[in-house]
Amino acid sequence: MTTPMPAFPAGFRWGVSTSAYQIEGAADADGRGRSVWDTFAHQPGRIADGSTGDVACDHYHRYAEDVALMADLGVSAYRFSVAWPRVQPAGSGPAEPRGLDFYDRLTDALLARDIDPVATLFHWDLPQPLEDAGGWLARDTAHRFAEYADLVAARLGDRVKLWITLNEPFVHMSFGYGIGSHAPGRQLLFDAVPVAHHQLLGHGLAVAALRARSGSPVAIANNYSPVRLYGDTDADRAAGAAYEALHNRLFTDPLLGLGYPAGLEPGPDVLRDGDLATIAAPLDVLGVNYYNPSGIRAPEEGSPLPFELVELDGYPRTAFDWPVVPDGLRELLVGLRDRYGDALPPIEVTEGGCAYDDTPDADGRVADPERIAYLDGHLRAVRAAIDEGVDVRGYFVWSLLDNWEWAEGFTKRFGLVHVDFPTGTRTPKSSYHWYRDLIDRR
Ligand code: PNW
Repeated sequence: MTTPMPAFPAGFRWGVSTSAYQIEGAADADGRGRSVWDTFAHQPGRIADGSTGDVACDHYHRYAEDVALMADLGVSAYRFSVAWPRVQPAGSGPAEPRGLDFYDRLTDALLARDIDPVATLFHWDLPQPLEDAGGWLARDTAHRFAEYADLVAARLGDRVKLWITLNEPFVHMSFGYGIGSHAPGRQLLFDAVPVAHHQLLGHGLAVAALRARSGSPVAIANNYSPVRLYGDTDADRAAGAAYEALHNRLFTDPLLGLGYPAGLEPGPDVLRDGDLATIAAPLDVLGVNYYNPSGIRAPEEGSPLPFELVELDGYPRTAFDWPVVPDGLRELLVGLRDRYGDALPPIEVTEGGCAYDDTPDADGRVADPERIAYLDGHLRAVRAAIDEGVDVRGYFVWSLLDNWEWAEGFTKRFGLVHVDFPTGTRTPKSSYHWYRDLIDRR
């Protein structure tokens, strides 16, 4: 932070991100249906503090205040997600107009303040009736997703500036269906791999639906975690390669035309003729979510997984205990370019951020110098990747607001703006003022 932040290319997008279930609340408003996260959060023992997203930040009712906070911050884009159960309460059939009305109001409020609306269609809140019919293990869910995408694009396609089909399909597959720490709470380990294929197929079908309704660019937001190898035996290297294939390539290789990584191909009953072409529909932007690298070594004998995750040592840690490794972002961006070359579309970093135990002081101010250091370091890493020739067009801080952090409930605060739960009072943190100054000087 001693040297000034280097310049970014003209038109670089400065954004903030959120997702529907984490901020909206209003679980029963305007005909909204239930999602897998409503079900999961209401089961005892699933969420660290026993909380749910029923109210969350009450953004559904306070969106105008939140848009005003963004306008004051000076961001050029806001990445939000559309709650599928608001648009199709049963997961199929005609749209619930009151659900779409909300995103219509939000979109117009953003445009009125010169903020680009960036809409994610699926940030993990699958309508419960679709889960009851097999969820993402069922091929049919991919077709339902494309129909839902069509309904959203029919309403917002003239105003959304960038579409993101899926958020982090890897985390949804592995946490939701592999180990069960997220909704829908299934523990299938590698039998969850059809979830990857059906999400990717849904993505590809949705790309076609969006293009038919909207001239705006289309992206997907994947999360990536560069591998840091612990140990240098052949077994350690094999473990690193297995983790790399699963976390970093399973979704990106088929999207960019390389097909599935060896050993992770869906079975012949799942992968049908034509699917790979649907999945590899050209993307305008690759969304990259980055939080930290992964330490990997060979697993103990008898482990159900082909790798073991090791805590990275020697780095500062966030309240989530995640290591802070800004150079991992540069390494990741350069690595994507080196692996995919001309097949790689321009990148936007669609999420990056950190949780700390931010509490207001006696004067009501919230000082979060660690978050400022985190963002400063990661933006410099983006700049370094651009210097190495990677085409990066934007950075979205996760998150605008402290919010409901999935299985962690309200115990992890990622916001530039502090939220007092449950009063909902918003207080910009010192990182908010830092980000505003940074954007203002561009
Ligand atoms: C992302 N991991 O999730 C999500 O897109 C956000 O909704 C979430 O609030 C944010 O990151 C912070 O957690 C992730 O363990 C969850 O590697 C877990 C991991 C990465 C991202």
